[in-house]
Amino acid sequence: MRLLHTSDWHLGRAFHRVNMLGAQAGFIGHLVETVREHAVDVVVVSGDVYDRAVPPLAAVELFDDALHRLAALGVPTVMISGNHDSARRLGVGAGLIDRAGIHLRTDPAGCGTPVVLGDAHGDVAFYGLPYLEPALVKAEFGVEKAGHEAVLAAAVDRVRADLAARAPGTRSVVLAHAFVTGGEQSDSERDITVGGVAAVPSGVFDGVDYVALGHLHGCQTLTERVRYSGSPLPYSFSEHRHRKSMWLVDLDADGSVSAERLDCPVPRALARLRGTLEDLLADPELTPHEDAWVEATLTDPVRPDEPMARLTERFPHTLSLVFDPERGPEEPGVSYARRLADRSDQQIAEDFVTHVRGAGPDDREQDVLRDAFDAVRADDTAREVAR
Ligand SMILES: [Mn+2]
Repeated sequence: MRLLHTSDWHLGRAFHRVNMLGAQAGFIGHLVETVREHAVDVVVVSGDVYDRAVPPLAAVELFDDALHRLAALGVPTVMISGNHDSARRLGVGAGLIDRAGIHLRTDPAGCGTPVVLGDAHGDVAFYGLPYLEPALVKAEFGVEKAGHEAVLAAAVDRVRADLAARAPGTRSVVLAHAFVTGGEQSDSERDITVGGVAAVPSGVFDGVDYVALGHLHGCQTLTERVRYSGSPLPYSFSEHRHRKSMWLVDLDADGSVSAERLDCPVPRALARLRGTLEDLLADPELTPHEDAWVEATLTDPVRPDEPMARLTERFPHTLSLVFDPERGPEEPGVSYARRLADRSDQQIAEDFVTHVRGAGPDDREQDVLRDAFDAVRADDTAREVAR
């Protein structure tokens, strides 16, 4: 049986100020094309379909379009909710769309009830484990201490119990949305830490033939049988080295697994550039990045004038500007209170300007600060008098 494993679509999410709906629609088209081209038997989507509990209308419409196109292919799809989805909202109508071959699993109580799909070699049981928020599901699973490992282990126990009651040779696939130990994080996953522990060892899935994970946004292999597909699109600059992909997984008659990584279309490259503004504007080696979405870290000791306007002349898709001035080492070990002692408000404000910009205020700016402090003091005095 041939599976296509994807996750973390985050429909409706923007990348900085760029609306990603067009790129997301492009991915859905690519997904449908891939299913056809590679003769996929089952599509698995491991959570975070949407970016938030109440997604924008355009994202809901895109999801609806995706469901119609997947159903029209006649290829079954198994899907779970992730930590960004509202399980209850996403799950509305799940019983009905089941009949169209879209098997949406959002209810923790259904963890031990698989979608059973067959091929020439027999049955494959697909267990959709929606994202399990420990505090909300600990009663369902009868665990005393609410932690990710405890609830996920209890859910997979139900999977193994159900599997044990099926015909020998029944193969198994689990969809889960979790942070599994050994996975590498990026900046665009929402933290799910509970009591200081977010990660679950991959051993909780022992006995399952293939585990299609969602949550982490980089495509990665934890073991031959336990993989993350990652998101199809980047949602933070920390993903600038990711090659976004899906897994094409062949599940053989004996449950052995072989997986091929299929790359997703790249709407626009990402680049993280660092240097002084003049360097970034002049360096010929940066020419390949001129069309990229750029995050620029400026190291100028003095913050330059209108850096964004000047950067976008060369890099029109600059989305993020960070200042990290290179300066000499600052006085170590002096407390904040000590640094402020014996200084006037005016001096402290001027020091602040120097600190954030690299150069102190000029005469005109000093006047602005002085006027501001005078105005505040006049106000305070007026209030004292009125009391
Ligand atoms: Mn996600």
